Amino acid sequence: MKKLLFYLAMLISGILHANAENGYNLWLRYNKVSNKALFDQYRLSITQVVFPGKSTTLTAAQDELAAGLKGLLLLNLPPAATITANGALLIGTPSSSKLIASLPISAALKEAGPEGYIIRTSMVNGKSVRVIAANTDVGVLYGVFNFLKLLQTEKSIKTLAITEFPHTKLRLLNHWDNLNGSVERGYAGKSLWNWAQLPGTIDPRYRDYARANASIGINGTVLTNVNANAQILTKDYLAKVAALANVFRPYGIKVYLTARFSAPIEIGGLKTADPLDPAVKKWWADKVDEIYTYIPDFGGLLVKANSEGEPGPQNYGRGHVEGANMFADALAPHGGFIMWRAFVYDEKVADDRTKQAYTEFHPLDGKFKPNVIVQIKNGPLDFQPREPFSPLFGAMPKTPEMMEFQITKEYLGQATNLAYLAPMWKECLDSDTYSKGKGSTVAKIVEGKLENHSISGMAGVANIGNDINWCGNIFAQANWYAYGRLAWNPELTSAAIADEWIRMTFNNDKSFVEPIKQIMLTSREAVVNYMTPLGLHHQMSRGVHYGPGPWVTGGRADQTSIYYNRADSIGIGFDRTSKGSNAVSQYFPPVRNVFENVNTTPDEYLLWFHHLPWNYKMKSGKTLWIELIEHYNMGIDSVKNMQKVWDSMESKVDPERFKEEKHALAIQEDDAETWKGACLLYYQTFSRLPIPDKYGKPAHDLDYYKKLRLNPNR
Ligand code: GCW
Repeated sequence: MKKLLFYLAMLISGILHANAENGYNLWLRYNKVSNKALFDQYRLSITQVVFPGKSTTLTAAQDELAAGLKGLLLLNLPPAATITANGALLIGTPSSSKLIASLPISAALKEAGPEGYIIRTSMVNGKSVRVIAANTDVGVLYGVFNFLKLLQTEKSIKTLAITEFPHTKLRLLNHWDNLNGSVERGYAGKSLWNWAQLPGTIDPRYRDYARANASIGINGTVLTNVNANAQILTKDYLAKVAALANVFRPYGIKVYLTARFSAPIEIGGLKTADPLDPAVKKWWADKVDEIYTYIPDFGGLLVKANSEGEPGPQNYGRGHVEGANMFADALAPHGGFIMWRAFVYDEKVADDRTKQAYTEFHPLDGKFKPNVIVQIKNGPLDFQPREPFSPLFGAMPKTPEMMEFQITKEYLGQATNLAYLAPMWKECLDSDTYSKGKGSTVAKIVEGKLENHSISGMAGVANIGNDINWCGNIFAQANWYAYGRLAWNPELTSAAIADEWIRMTFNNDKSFVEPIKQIMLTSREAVVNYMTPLGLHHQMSRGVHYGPGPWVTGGRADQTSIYYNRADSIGIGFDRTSKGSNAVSQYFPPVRNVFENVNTTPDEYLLWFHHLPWNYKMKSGKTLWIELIEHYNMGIDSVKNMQKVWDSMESKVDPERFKEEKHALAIQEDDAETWKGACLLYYQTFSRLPIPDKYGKPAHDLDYYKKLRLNPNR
């Protein structure tokens, strides 16, 4: 008996363990629909699955549907040959299904385009049927994921009239993964790519990675760091890359690599990497041909050149055009793309680093080959909690311009601090560049709509590693999700994306969804407030970029904090007006005039564009100094509010994820207090103004904060 009880206990703990919410399943948990009435209704509405087709992509979609229906509705429906009952699901393309080909949906399919899909309720053979149809197999896969999402988020499926298509062509993740398994700016463990075991051992996780990406429409992945290692282009590695490409292919995901500019020297034995040297050109053309023998649908190459010490054409007295076009020629016969990054900064420290991308690239418009895409970070500096949009957007009308967002929160509290990034990305995408008059938004430029480019895209620097929960923190998963959704459709709202994600990742309980959505939507502003309010930027500690370091000086000037805050006895902020660095001139009017004039510059960007006296009178009537203090406090208060809301959700979340986030929020509160103390006390050495008692004194003195090294993993 005792033994029996023992085994029973083992069994129960095993089951509990198997169901432990460790975050591995992301937003694809497919837990049973908890609303009883809806569960019954869904089951009555789905009685048959008619889903012919044998391609690897259709098989992936069939498997996903089966897993989803089994989890969500406890349904195990054997594949049906044809529709015999009301409630059939009819799925496929006109070429995979005769029934679909016979439906009057060609106009709708035309609208859906090559990767889109439609979901309809209609009558087929006298039965009421739900149709998921697309022009291509991958469109079907996307449609299946969306159909499952309707169930996951407990939407009505009674009458469906959905047409969906991606607004950008290349929707890519950029992994900054090194071949030794480390991840640059990665906060979620080691690289997913196990180069030592590939190509022989295929971690099942690669497939789950592909599923997660396909579920949000991501269709490509750059496997390697932009600080590139030429070894990835050698035969041994190409075989490994091909093995990954084989896993990803059914999910519509193409593989891309980063190219180290000096590879012809390092692995090719050439004396130079001069892009105009015929031997170099031939070397790259041959190399690209070779890549395509391993990976016939290889997407292309991404290059970081002449930036932060990476080699590039300028080492040979050539420019970005010569460099990029050399790759373009090699890739063009295969239909591949070359993504050339505009994140450049010179060997020599410029008067204003934020001007550099524009200064170097704007004159090059019209000189790139058609398969070159210039990849531009959202802001002119470097993934700060808040930056104005990069003035390069819209400034190269003849060149496809691709967005680069950073999902991994290098400067926003990394994997510890809760910061939902959709509002930050939307702020950029919705910005009006006025490049072709009013309405020339960044979104329209990256969608290729403004200039009718046939190629368009977005890249997101991934926050994914081999941690069991992929991203180091549950809420960091929301940023992977939101990135994919916005790359698919930049017009979606941050709230709508958060709503979907919360329901799929946690539950559909309104009393959970709404408050959690609220804290997510305010979380990025909280980070801005306690790190770099009112347009301050780059005040993070040196190198790690975690925790405050407003005093950082020495070394390369434009990597220090004092270069950016310019705090002195008069005031604080970087003068980028015509009287200062004149970075404002890089924007089209009227944007440039708005930023030139301190009275029209939005408070959010005030100290980005202006150096202002400590006693400067703000729109609120208060002084700049007092508003600074208030912003740090607002940031701290927001974090305390997040804690309060989260604590009140204990009964609605599983204990694993509840505890994990509670711990993270406690660290975040501590971080926020530290930011306030460190920054205000440091700036106070210049302002010589008091922090009035009512605002709360920092807990320690400046010396303490200067010595402190915040550890994100505490
Ligand atoms: O944000 C900075 C990072 C570097 C990164 C660089 C870049 C890959 O601190 O780690 O290098 O940007 O985007 O190239």
